[in-house]
Amino acid sequence: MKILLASRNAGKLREFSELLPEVRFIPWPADAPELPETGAFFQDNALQKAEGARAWWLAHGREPVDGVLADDSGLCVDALWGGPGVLSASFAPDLSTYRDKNRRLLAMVPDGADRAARFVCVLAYAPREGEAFTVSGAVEGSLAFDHRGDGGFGYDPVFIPDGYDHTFGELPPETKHTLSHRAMACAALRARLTRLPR
Ligand code: ITT
Repeated sequence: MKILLASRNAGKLREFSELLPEVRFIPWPADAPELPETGAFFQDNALQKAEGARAWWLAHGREPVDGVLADDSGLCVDALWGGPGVLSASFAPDLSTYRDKNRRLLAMVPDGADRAARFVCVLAYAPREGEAFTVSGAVEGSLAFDHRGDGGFGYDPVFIPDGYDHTFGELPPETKHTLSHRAMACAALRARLTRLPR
């Protein structure tokens, strides 16, 4: 299967290629437009990106694809009323590295507060023709006290999944792929894709 990935996030592209090795992913081209994500919910944004990318690809795409996949995801921290959540990508825009963004995020959580957090991922798949659908996944965990480990991307170094003592930044990708929000969503996507008419 050939799927256009409507994302500029290199960490996501790497993870999708590892989680769905049977799919050939075409990355969103560098000269393609920025995909708007103006919704209030992960699901709205995932659908907006998948449908926007499909429309652009139909007019400008260089090769046919079976469908278009978009991912809207983020880290939801209970002590921050679920933030940064759907705004995870735009959190702390004045800071350029995730080491600094993570440090600011940790500093926003008051001492003694509940550190429960979860990663959420909503995937929208728009087939070449027909209606798009979404699937989702989540992983429960807690916020670390420091930025730990350099693996993964984004907020991985400050998130400890339940049942582990290490952050996603410290755990090997193979472990992240057995329990992550994106892994759960990919399993649901694979099940849906196998039921689609060819
Ligand atoms: P695209 O919209 O181009 O896909 P993006 O980075 O803007 O890329 P989102 O709007 O979905 O993607 O923002 C999600 C942010 O949440 C992302 O930039 C990371 O900071 C964070 N995030 C999502 N999944 C993550 C993961 O598995 N590990 C660490 N951080 C993650």
